[in-house]
Amino acid sequence: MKKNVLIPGIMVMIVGLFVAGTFIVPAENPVQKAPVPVTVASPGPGDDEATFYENTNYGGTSFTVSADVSDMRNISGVNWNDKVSSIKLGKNVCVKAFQDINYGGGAWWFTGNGLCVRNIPNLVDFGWNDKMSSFRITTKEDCGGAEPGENEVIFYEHKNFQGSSKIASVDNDVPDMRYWDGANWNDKVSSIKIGTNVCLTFWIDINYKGGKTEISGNQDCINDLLNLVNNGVNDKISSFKIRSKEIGCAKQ
Ligand SMILES: [Ca+2]
Ligand SMILES: [Ca+2]
Ligand SMILES: [Ca+2]
Ligand SMILES: [Ca+2]
Repeated sequence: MKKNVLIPGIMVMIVGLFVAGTFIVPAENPVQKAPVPVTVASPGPGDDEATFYENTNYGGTSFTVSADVSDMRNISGVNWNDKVSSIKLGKNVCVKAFQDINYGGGAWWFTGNGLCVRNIPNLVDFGWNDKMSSFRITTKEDCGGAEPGENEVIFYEHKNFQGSSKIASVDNDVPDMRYWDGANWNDKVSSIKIGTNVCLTFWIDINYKGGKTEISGNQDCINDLLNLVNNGVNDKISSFKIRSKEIGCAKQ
């Protein structure tokens, strides 16, 4: 019985390979001009690479690279100037994006998280949609920026992990963020990084009242909430609890 099932399967594979093979005949001697090693239509970046996408949410065409590009008008013959709309960052890299060619104009850093691929689905959020004209790829260490430990959460004043920040750990309950270790963080948080092992529960009113949201870290990765506008809670969080995922999210 099994043989009868297997043989047609293998035949399908062979035919499939043959058909696929007809599409990977190399182009005849293209003139290789660009020195930049580029992988076109890659599934995503390795640890020391970044992948750039034409559209938001990783749509359209893409390229993957591990080296600086001083002029995006020609990346292996393709004009990528002012086109990038989303990025995936390998865990070890920092991308320094520049508005003009030759590393000119305004700049912005996008930093890997040290654990896994960091996704930047929408450069509109950063005011960087269709603006990049050159970039440098350096190491995460070079750019700095804190990441939460497995039992930690980092809150940020502004979206995209900008402005002031504050770290909280498992079992760190803050019923009234107007008075959090002497600082007023009420209705200020705009982005959050959540460590792998925690469940963060927050409320939009003090004393764990009002609308409640539970968000857990990912198994192997930091959970990035880049812009709480997208979660409907920007500048609204007023109290929170953090629990280890093994214990489970905090009850009311
Ligand atoms: Ca675009
Ligand atoms: Ca530009
Ligand atoms: Ca804010
Ligand atoms: Ca509030």
